[in-house]
Amino acid sequence: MSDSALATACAQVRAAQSGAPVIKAFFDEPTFTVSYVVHDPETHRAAVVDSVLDYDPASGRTSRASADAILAYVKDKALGVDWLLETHAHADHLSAAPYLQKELGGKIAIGEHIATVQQVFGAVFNAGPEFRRDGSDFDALFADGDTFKIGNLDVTVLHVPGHTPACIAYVIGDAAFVGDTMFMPDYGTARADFPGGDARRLYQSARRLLSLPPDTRLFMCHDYLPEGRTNYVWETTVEAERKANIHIHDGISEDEFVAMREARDKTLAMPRLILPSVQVNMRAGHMPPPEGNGMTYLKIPVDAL
Ligand SMILES: N[C@@H](CCC(=O)N[C@@H](CS)C(=O)NCC(=O)O)C(=O)O
Ligand SMILES: [Fe+2]
Repeated sequence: MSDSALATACAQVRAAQSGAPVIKAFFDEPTFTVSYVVHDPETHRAAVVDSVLDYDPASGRTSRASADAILAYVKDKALGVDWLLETHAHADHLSAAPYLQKELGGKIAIGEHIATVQQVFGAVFNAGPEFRRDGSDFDALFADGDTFKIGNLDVTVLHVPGHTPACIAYVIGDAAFVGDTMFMPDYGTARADFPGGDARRLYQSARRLLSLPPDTRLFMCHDYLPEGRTNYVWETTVEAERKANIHIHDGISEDEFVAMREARDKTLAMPRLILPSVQVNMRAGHMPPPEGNGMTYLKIPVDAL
């Protein structure tokens, strides 16, 4: 089967190896999330990938230390932010994209299949008619194979469903931001048991990413520090994943992977912040509308998940 989006991404990675993007990672330890600022060294145009808005579930209070660290870096480097990119509607942290957009400009983007996620979770949270379930809360929706520029850097979007139906990876120059597909080789892969998740599709998506050139740099969305490792890491390569990823290295069949993934998913608790995260991230990072008293509330559906 010919895969023209993947062919475009492969050609782009090879061509970019002389003018690689500059990548700065920001690690949020409470949610084990890695956010990135990616910029073109020639034009100083930039994108922020998967930003975090700090949230304390006990008090219901948001704070901005993580986002402000990104803001300070962007200002220090005098970057112009064109994009606030989400790999998916995260289930474990709130997005800071609207806050960063207010401060820096840029468009908030996600995969086009977010509409599916909005349908499912709009129903779970019994969202009102003001909640649009067509992706239009986002400024841009990407389909598989879409291409765009960050300054002179080429970007190709790959739809990589499995963890969620709407997951996408951004291949920016010679670097791929893989979202929640695979993690570092010694941790394996993302779970596939959220509504709309699918272990078989996750296998196909991860193997598709592993068909990029062997020296493609891969940047993870999380690092959960497996036993035996004491430092957080988030960058690897296609070659290293193909050799050593404990769930999906070369030679592991789709059926073997699916059996492993489904068994492991049965053992995982829901992410600590899934209820606040999904309800905000399905709205492109915006809070639900305030109630009559001007206060904003997040709902807790009982026995739904
Ligand atoms: N303990 C973390 C777990 C979050 C979680 O479930 N993360 C997802 C990605 S959103 C995953 O794929 N985890 C894989 C695993 O925990 O093995 C939390 O509560 O936030
Ligand atoms: Fe996730």
